[in-house]
Amino acid sequence: MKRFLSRILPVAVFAAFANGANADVIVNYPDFSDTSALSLVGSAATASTGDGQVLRVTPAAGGLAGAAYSNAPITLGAGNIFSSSFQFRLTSPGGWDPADGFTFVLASNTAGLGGAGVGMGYAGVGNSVAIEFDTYNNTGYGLGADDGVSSNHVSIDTNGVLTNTALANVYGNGSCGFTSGGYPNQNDYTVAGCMSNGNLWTAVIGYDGMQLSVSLFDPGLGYWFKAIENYAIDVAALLGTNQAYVGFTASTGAGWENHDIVNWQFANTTELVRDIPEPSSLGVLALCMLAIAHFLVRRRTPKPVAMPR
Ligand SMILES: [Ca+2]
Ligand SMILES: [Ca+2]
Repeated sequence: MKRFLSRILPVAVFAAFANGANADVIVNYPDFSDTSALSLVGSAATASTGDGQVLRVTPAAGGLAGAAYSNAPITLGAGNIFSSSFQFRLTSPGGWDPADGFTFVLASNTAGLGGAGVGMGYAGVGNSVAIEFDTYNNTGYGLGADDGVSSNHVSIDTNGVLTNTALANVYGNGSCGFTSGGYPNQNDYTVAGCMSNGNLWTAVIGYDGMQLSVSLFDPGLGYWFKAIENYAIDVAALLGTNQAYVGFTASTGAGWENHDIVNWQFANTTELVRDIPEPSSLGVLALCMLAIAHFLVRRRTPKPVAMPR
């Protein structure tokens, strides 16, 4: 059975995550061994990890901000549509708590390095739209951010302001950190569903020209979480153009972690938005795989040989 699963699992994972790079995929980084088409700003750099050469938007050290944008503006598709898919892994948290998180950003210029700490390298970047993956709760800090008393959320920010629009606690868990850290009663950050848990997460973003959707996958849980579904937003109007420098920002403050983007695709169509399976259909798939595995094990188990008396 082990051999069977080792054969079929990569196929299943490939079908679930990989996308053939065709003409619509205009940004394609299987890894970040060549970043010559990116502008790396502030603390952003590449790093060699177990995942290969990754984009480390900030390293795990305090008080930093970094950003990586496409060198050239990307023209959004007909009707301003786009989609993007990437994997991230947040590691080596330290200091006050795992912090501060990162954003996926579309901006009208490429020099946009925003503030450190609460700002996630995005605060202050004008004419822009960002999806934030926020791992630290700044509610009540008086820094212009209302994080919804959550240290594990996804939301939309616009024009460099941390509006936390359409905020969703990831997998319903808005409390992740060091159990003895800044918020002593938080859930431990290593549990499944906490973005800082060190797992290789997948994020998929889709925009049909009118509505934005974001889904996340933590392999520690094994099913998709729809963080934002069909949120009405006019991306081109916010940018002031249908061309955008696209990329990532991140920051650290009194707490830190490595903010690593492991791979990344961006398309000027919605093709990277796959039909995210519902938990129920995932359950059916799992049952089918178990049934097949059970059948193969039975087939391969030798029948007992009758011993001569
Ligand atoms: Ca925050
Ligand atoms: Ca936030």
